[in-house]
Parts: sequence; structure tokens; C-alpha cells
Amino acid sequence: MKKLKIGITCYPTIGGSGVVATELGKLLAERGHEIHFISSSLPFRLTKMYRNIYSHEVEVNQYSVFQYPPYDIALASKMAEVAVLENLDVLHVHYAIPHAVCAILARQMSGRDLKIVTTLHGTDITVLGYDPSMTDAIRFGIEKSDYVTAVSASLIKQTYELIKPKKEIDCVYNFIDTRVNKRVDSSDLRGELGILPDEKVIIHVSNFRPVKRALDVIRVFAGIAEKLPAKLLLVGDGPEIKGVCSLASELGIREKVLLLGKQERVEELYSLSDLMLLLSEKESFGLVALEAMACGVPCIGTNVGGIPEVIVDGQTGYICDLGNIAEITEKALHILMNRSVHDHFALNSLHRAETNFGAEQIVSVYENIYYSLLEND
Ligand code: U5P
Repeated sequence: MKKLKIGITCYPTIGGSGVVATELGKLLAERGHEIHFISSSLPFRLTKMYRNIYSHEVEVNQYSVFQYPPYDIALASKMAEVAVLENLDVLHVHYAIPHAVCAILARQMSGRDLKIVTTLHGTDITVLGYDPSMTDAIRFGIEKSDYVTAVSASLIKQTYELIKPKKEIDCVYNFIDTRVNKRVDSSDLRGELGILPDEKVIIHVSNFRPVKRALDVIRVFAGIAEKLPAKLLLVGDGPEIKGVCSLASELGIREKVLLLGKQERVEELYSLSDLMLLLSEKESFGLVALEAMACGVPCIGTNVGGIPEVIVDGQTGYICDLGNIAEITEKALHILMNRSVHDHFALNSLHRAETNFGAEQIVSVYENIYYSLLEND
């Protein structure tokens, strides 16, 4: 098969969509394709030189004539420039707004028959989909793409309900590279973090925006800490951290909560954890739950968005109603106090992560999408 030249645009900061887009680029490059990242800065998981990967930074100049810097136009121009200079076959953009719309403009500007694949990750649908000034643009971005995927069946359903596009949308789940996202020996780190041998470790990883419901995590942890020795690892940073600290102090558990801020090697932290909590009120997939599962950590998630497509209730963890602190605490204690339940869920989690969400399998799905579009010419 001919090796392809693929442009990828994503938000380069921490967040599921940027992580998945970057990992996809890395794995496609390993398969011999030439990957061109086109974004406002280097994606955060591109930490070294990789063979077959190139990065093109979008520069936005601030002229006094503009009230707002014209990022979308600068991005579209850069996409068109790279498409022509590098002879791109495909542009795979993550998020309909603004990336798909920019790609469509870039295709026109370049005058080339550039194939556009758009992956919907959530926020553009679940947040912007409620903004009437945006829905037409989102629909346009979806309908004019050559192929559209979304990261969960729940997100597809929501997209049809809110945006009503006349376009087929295919579910391609997020994935993990089990060579990296795997259980590692982190016993030293356990000691460095001051976690005692008899303490259970609960972990929550997020951007600490209100939708992640980190305060619910604190409330559940308070219930757990009442019954058994435990520590809570909070990984990531965001606006709710202050509220999290206040609530933890109020509930008398502040010294049991370790605020670790943004971290890069999350698999080390998952590997020393006994349970992951993902109690969001909106979540199109729940990548952190999948990452934890790949390290053999059972998860409790809310019955929201794509979370039940990742966590299987009663098999890899539990699915609970949003905000039902009593139920979540009870289920958490059930996992933490019964070694056999924990180990059974841990094994099932490892197996599910590998067989249903392994990178090899899902990267091949994307690769086949690219080839099918080019074959149809
Ligand atoms: N993440 C980190 N470090 C952090 C916080 C989050 O690498 O400090 C990563 C998670 O591992 C996950 C993504 O891959 O950001 C967040 O995914 P989501 O919650 O946006 O789906």
C-alpha cells in the first residue's frame, strides 16, 4: 500500500482529543506514513524527535485593526500552504469547530482535492451544540468533511439530536498504546509520595473544570477515608482546585489528599492506584478511565455520555448515577474491601482495554478510512 502524507490538526494542550490525535500521528508515522502536525504549538505529547513527523506552527499576528486575532484564517492558510508544499493526501482534523471549517476553507484555497476526515471529540457538540450561533457552522463542518467519526456512540446520538447533520458518522473509539499505557513498577514512587503500605490509593485525573465534578470525588473519598486508611491522588490542574482544597479541609481530610498538578507519566500514578473515580456530568468518552483500566485499575464512573461504553458495570468497575455520593461510596468500598472483587475487576479491565481499545486495531481503522477515501477517486 502507498504510504500517505497526512496533516493532523488538534488542540495541542492537555486533554483527551490532543492526546489521541498526537498518539495517532505517532503510530501512523511508525507505520511509515508522513505526518504533518498543523497547530498553534507543538502538541504536548510530542516530546522528542520522531521519524516521519513534522510540525508546522500557526502564527497569529495581532494587528491593531483586528479586535480579535484571526486564528481561524491563519490556521486555514497554514493548512493550505502545507497541503500544497508537502503534497498532502489527507487532512485529519480533531473538532468540527474551528478545525473542520478551516480545513474546508484550506481545501478551497489550495485548489487540491484534499480529503478531509473530521473526528468529533465532544466539546464542540456538547457545549457549542447548544449555541444557536454555532450550530450551522458545526453542521457545515460535518457535512462538508469527506468522512466523520466520533469517539462514542453516545456522542453520535447527541450530534444528531443537537446538530442534525445529513451525514453518516462512524464510531471510532479512543485508544491506548499498551506499550506505554501499562502497569509499571511504581513502588518507589509510593514511598516518595508518603503513601503507607496499608493505605488504599484512589486516583482522579482531569482538567478540574466544573463538569468533572471533582467536589463529588472529594465527598466520596471522605466516605472511603472514614472506613479505611486511604490517600487520594489528584492529577491535573484547573479552576476547581481551590474549591477542592477548601472542601477537603472542611471535611477534615486535607492531609490525605495529594495535589500533584499536571503530570506527564500518568501510567506510574495509575499503577500504584487501587481505584479510579470519574464522576463527570459530561464526558464524550473518558480517556482517563481507559488509561487506568490499561494499568489494571478498576473504575467507577457516572452514567453519562460515553463513560458506560468504556467502563462495564459489574465487570470492570461500576456505573453510578451522577451525584449519588452514597451509592458511589458504597460501591467504592465494596471494591476496596474485597480483594477478590478488586482483582477480578482489575483483570477484566486489563483485558477489555487491550482487546477493545488497543492502538493497533484502532489505528488500522483510521488507516482504512484514509485509503477508502483515496480509492474512491
Ligand atoms: N493528562 C495528563 N496529565 C495531567 C492531566 C491529564 O497527561 O496532569 C492527560 C490524561 O492522561 C488524558 C488526558 O490522556 O490528559 C485527559 O483526557 P480527558 O479527560 O480530556 O478525556
